[in-house]
Amino acid sequence: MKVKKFTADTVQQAMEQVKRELGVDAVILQTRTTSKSLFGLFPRRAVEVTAAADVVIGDGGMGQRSRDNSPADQPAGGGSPGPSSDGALAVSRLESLEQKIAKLTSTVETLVDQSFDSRGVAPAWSAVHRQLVDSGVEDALARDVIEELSQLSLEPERVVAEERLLVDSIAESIRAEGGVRLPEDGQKVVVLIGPTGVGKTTTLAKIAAGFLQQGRRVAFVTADTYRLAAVDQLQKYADIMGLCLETVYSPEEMARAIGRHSDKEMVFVDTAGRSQRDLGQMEEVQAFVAACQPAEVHLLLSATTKREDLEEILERFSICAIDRLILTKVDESTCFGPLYSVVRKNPIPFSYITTGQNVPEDIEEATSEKIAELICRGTLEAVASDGIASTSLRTEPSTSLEAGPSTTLRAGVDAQDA
Ligand SMILES: Nc1nc2c(ncn2[C@@H]2O[C@H](COP(=O)(O)OP(=O)(O)OP(=O)(O)O)[C@@H](O)[C@H]2O)c(=O)[nH]1
Ligand SMILES: [Mg+2]
Repeated sequence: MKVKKFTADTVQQAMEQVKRELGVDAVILQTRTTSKSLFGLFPRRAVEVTAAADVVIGDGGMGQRSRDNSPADQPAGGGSPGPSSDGALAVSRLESLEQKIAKLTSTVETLVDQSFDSRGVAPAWSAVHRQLVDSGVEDALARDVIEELSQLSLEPERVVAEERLLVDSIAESIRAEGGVRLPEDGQKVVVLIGPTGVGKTTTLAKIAAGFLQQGRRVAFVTADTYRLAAVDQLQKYADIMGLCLETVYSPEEMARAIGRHSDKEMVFVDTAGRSQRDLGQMEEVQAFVAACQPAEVHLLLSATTKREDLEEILERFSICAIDRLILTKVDESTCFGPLYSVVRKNPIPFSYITTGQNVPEDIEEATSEKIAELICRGTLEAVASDGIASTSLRTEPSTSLEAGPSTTLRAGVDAQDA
């Protein structure tokens, strides 16, 4: 490569010089106006064109691809440094430029990748961000969590090494108030609501079993008369546990049915699974719930439900003034991030999580740490199980269940076959 400057009065004249000396393939690197003067006197405007042309290797250092090679290429006085050293210098500069451009390109590509991967998350936090996003936490929420961690002056490396820090931070924003408690005096009515098949009847039986094992006076009421087998399902649990089951067909009957059990400490009300998308059905559920005058309304959410649906379920069932959330089917999922998005926006406390079909074992009182653990790790394995039903069943003397054919039932399967 040969690089040379040409000065002339006009661009056209300068270009002619370029063509003459470097050939038609010459490349113009720069054009600028300058001033020409004789011994520093009478300066006048001139044009300076810097052009380059390829050197043909092996032509003795003289050649460039230009057809009109000219002696003007030679520096005044001849000898060294000649055009070949000019060319070598230019080539080495170009090579160095190429290397710099390649390096810059790769840096820009990395930055672009990071910004797409983590959308502005500082690279040091990207491992934590990815963990959250992989668990199904929304990108914006994952960034909020990171922001909160940084505000606690926690180093990202420490958070990666000690996952407990992330769990604790998430637990801060999750509410859990444990399970149903006995009333201090009188009667407590607890109603379970939720979409179809989420585990209402099974969970009701699990919770009631815990109270029975403590020798408490319990009754069941069901308002689920829509599904043929629904009453049978709860009736079988009631039979095994030696409990009374009241079936009500309208909200008007509800108060009377509950009134018939004023001697019971706990009345558990099962409702029909209804679609949150049907406003008429939501109003119906609301009418039944209102007629119970319940102390607590627990909404059941399945861990297998996607975020948009969870949001909609929570919003639509809120027509009933929800006191607690029960997270069901935890055993069927490993991705709890969507739940986090929902409960951050609706901080209703959790009461239980259910972990399988076995009645009464597969239920635990919820804690913020357990829910946070699920969100971060996708599993409860690391958490010591302190399931209320299983604990109370194993430690308290069994009452009605001892007389039943089996202390463990699989909801909807064994119960219906019992
Ligand atoms: N894997 C798993 N299955 C569960 C759990 N809880 C309930 N189930 C199962 O889910 C199915 C539906 O349970 P139900 O208790 O009948 O649900 P529901 O909400 O009362 O249903 P509808 O009354 O029809 O709305 C049954 O097969 C249960 O055994 C759980 O925690 N884990
Ligand atoms: Mg049911």
